[in-house]
Formats: sequence, C-alpha cells, structure tokens
Amino acid sequence: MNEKCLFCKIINGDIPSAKVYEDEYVYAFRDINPQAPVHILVVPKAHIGSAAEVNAENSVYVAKCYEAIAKIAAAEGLDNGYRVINNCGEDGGQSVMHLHFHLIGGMKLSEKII
Ligand code: DGP
Repeated sequence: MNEKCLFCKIINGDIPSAKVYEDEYVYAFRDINPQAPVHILVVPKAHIGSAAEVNAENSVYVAKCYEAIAKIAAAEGLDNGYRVINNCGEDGGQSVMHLHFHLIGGMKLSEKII
C-alpha cells in the first residue's frame, strides 16, 4: 500500500467505492465518471504505478486483472464485446498513478482508438 495513492485507499476501504469484484490480487469498482453504461476500473491490489512498472516480479497482477475482466464482463452481460483501456503516463492520459484497466461496454463503441 502506498499511503498517498487514491486507489490504494479505495482498495483499503479508506475511501468508499462501488465494488463489483474482489479477489486476492484484484479489486474492481465503478468509475466515478462513467464514459459508457458499463465503466469499471480493474486494479491490482499491489501498488504498481503504471504499465511502465510491470516486470517479471509483478506481472502476475496483470494476468489476474485480465482473468477478473473476463469474469466481470460476463457478470455484467457484455456478451457482445467490450473495450479494455490502459492509460500510461502523462502522454497516455493517466491521471491516477496506480495501474488500472478501464472495462468499458454496454454500447456500440467507436471504431476509433484515439
Ligand atoms: P485514468 O485517467 O486512466 O488515470 O483514469 C482514472 C479514472 O479514475 C477516471 O476515469 C476517474 C476515476 N476516478 C478518479 N477518482 C475516483 C474515485 O475517487 N472513485 C472512483 N470510483 N473513480 C475515480
């Protein structure tokens, strides 16, 4: 846990969130500013600052996030597809410096990536 990290505080229960899933490695909750009918943040319980900090020691958390994404998407009824987005660093538009994956769906999404 990083004491100054917003998502660490959410994982720890210090800040309330609309939890949708939790296991030993992963915490997932609804985005406070949803961009689609389903917009869930899937977050590793270990403090990894961004995708740029993923390495051989911590990459299990990335795999566990994707395992969780498949389960959450099924539970949310996203049978026709969805999008997973990771913003990395300033140029990537990352605003919270704790690795997270946006699970977005519930509508036909634009074919554009940017
Ligand atoms: P990013 O820009 O990729 O770092 O995404 C950060 C997301 O986190 C953004 O979509 C809004 C969301 N967010 C920020 N603060 C909170 C919060 O306190 N609670 C929840 N549920 N979401 C938050």
